Amino acid sequence: MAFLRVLLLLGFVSIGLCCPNGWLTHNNKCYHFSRETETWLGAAQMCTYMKGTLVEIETKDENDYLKAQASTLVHGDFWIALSDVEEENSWKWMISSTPAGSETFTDWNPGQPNNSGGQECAALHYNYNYAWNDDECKTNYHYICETTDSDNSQVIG
Ligand SMILES: [Ca+2]
Ligand SMILES: [Ca+2]
Ligand SMILES: [Ca+2]
Repeated sequence: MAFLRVLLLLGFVSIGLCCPNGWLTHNNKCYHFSRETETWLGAAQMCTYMKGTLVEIETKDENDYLKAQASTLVHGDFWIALSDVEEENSWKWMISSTPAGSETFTDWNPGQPNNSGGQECAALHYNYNYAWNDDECKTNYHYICETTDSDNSQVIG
């Protein structure tokens, strides 16, 4: 027992969250960065299928982590769960129905969202060093799912 306690103290044994295969751990959450691309709606459905949700970004810490991870993976945009499909320029996190604005963390690239040609879905944009951009929801992009569920998840995307 003493030996186990030493291992726990040294951090060799994790008794906390264990993310499913194919998911990364950060601050007691699990994240999956897709290899495949989907429309925004397809991405939301794939995350649900994998027993997670399309990612909602609440804090600068979470945003910084996602941007850093995305930059080490594929070079492309990643859908997040942010949309103004219900009301133009009224951005909302669609999983929790939380309005995204001055009260919440945002990381729009300067000049975005610009609704260019009618854009209702947000992504971490590769050409903006993964700051946020609004884009057409039908575009096929990578996506990030999150979950706190430590089991029963599977990766297919
Ligand atoms: Ca989150
Ligand atoms: Ca829009
Ligand atoms: Ca845009």
